[in-house]
Amino acid sequence: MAEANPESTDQNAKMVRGLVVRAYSSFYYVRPTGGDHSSASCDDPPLECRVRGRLKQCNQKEAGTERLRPWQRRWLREPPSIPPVVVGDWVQVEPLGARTGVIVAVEQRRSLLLRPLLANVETLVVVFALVSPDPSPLLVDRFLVTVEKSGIRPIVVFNKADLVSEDQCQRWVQAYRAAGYPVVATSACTGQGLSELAALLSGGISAFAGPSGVGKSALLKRFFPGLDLASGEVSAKTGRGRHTTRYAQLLPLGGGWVADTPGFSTPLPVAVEPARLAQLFPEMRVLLGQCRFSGCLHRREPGCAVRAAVDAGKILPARYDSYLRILEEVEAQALW
Ligand SMILES: Nc1nc2c(ncn2[C@@H]2O[C@H](COP(=O)(O)OP(=O)(O)O)[C@@H](O)[C@H]2O)c(=O)[nH]1
Ligand SMILES: [Mg+2]
Ligand SMILES: [Zn+2]
Repeated sequence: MAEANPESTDQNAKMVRGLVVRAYSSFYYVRPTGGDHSSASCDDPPLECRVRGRLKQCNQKEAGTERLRPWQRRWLREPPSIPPVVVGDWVQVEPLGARTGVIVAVEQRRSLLLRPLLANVETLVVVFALVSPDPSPLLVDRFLVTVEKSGIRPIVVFNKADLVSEDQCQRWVQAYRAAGYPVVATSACTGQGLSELAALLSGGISAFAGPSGVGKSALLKRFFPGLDLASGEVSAKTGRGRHTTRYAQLLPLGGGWVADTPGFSTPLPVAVEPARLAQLFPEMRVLLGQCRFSGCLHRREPGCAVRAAVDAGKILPARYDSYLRILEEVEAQALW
């Protein structure tokens, strides 16, 4: 039934769409969007909002019913449901005054990171150091596969470029570009690569992830010099960071938004059917459908297009080795 009474039309006209940039106890801070509805403006202070008890979900089943799989709960030691509003959500606010309002509806999430709890992350910056700690191809690939699985665009950053030769740096950069990823070599010390990275982040919501000690905090501090960084890093072993802030805060960068706490420092297990794992490797994804057998796992099956590309030098042996290792884990864990 259409609710055509004039009051509800008035209400709709007053409604403000915005982005939740911070959560604190039961308050949510919402940046109203500009007229184009694509970006949230940060010229004005955010609206301090509470959440209406019965929340409307725009195009979403029901509030608070998004459930984690049992292994995710075990792994993250999280309660089984996700709050109806989290940082990164696009919401409808009914303003109550110039500075406050009530969140009355939440738009459907396009992605959800669990630690830090963050909705609608479009880009995850997967940071590794070129040295100290040395990067491990398998660890890099594990991170990238996890990110691909969650439907988030990965950007690979090789940091501490000031500590290695240009040759050594380019070997890593070229390898991952060849695999199909956007790659930037950076130095949080000299500032190398930072404007290139900022340009790649413009637009949506981004967050940083990567092992401890690679320079995630240092990079964030270069972008936001005044930042007092909470160590929101999460170890998958304990499911807890040292000073875990469950909620991240979004900071404006170049027309987009960056989470102020680094995310997971150990990749989560990969929950994917073995036969779908190759879809999470961009350079293999483009060959799928070309193998002789539809259930090809790209090991030793005859007529395998992936294997042929490895033999022809078109797929890097290290990437293929990672694929085989992760395939074994995926088969053993059976989390899909
Ligand atoms: N030489 C050099 N040292 C860096 C760079 N980035 C970070 N570091 C150092 O590496 C250590 C770990 O950095 P941190 O930002 O805490 O890493 P995180 O654990 O990933 O947040 C610190 O001692 C930083 O000063 C860089 O680009 N070059
Ligand atoms: Mg850190
Ligand atoms: Zn194959």
